[in-house]
Amino acid sequence: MSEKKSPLFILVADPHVSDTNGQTVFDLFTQVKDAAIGKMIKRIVIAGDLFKWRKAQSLSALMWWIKILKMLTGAGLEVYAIDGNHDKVLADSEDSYVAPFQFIKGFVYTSRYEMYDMNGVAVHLVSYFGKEVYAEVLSEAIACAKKNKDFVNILVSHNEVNGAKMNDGGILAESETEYQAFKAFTTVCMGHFHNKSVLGKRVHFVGSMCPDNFGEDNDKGFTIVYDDGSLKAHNLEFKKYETHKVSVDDVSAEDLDTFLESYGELSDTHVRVVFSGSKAAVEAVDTSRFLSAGISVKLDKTVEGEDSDETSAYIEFTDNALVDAFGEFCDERSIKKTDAKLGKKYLKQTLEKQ
Ligand SMILES: [Mn+2]
Repeated sequence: MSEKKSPLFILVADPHVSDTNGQTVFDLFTQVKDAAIGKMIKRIVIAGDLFKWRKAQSLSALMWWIKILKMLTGAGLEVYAIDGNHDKVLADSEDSYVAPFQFIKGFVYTSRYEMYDMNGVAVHLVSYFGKEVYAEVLSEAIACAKKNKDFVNILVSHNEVNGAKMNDGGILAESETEYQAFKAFTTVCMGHFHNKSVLGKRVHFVGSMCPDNFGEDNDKGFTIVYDDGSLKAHNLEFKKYETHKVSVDDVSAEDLDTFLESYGELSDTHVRVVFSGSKAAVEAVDTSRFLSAGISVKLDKTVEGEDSDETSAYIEFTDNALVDAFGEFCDERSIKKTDAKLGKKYLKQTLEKQ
């Protein structure tokens, strides 16, 4: 290997194409294509979750992937992809929504495990599976990396790892996959969790291409992976999510007018305002003015002697938010655990059918 490091490929993760965001994801990949051409990088690797809905794909989601892959391969780029958990109906099966696209020239799809020699670097692609099968497939990659131990070994995969930071900011402690499993690799690049994080010196959750809700940060884009195993993150242009906290006991009506003037109808940002303060003051806020200006509203009411009670006048109902809200509803009404679980199951099935 030469002394100066060279870029091997551009890595992206979790594009989650649905029936509503095809154009947005296409625009993100157009930026990735321009970056690849500008930096003379020939390969793009997608670290799983190409799709959002596990139950079924809309015609529009399928057609957008044809447009995206044709746009990238038509520009002379090779595109590699693995499956994420959202690309499959059954976690342990190799059946995947991505499989039919493998017949597009220039698109290289790995349903299980493959090692690709990229400029003398061993790049191991391992798709998502449930715990036991994943451990089995990963052990094939580990055996191959151990045989190649004089070379740089890069693993690209999609799964959870103990100690990783989850989408809600919590630290995962229940995964079967331990950090130690990855010691055979120089660098590990993981999709799955949408905010970036690093575990030890080796395992990188590279983060998704753009945020999907107010719970995710805006530090998102693509990662250049170099032939020495080092990484460099770059941000993409997208509509950002911003949350503003307003303490209603301290602001005047004029302040709120000014806020509305500056944030209402912002086309490049999703804006949410959290009104906090005493119950009476928060309830007196005319939220309809904000909602009609396209601003999401959350109310954080403090009742003396009680913890703050955060309720939502309007929240973006993504599938996760709905399931969470249902969970809170069951807790509040002390609904039996088994009944709540059954309800959650039906709710999830209904959401996946959308
Ligand atoms: Mn995932």
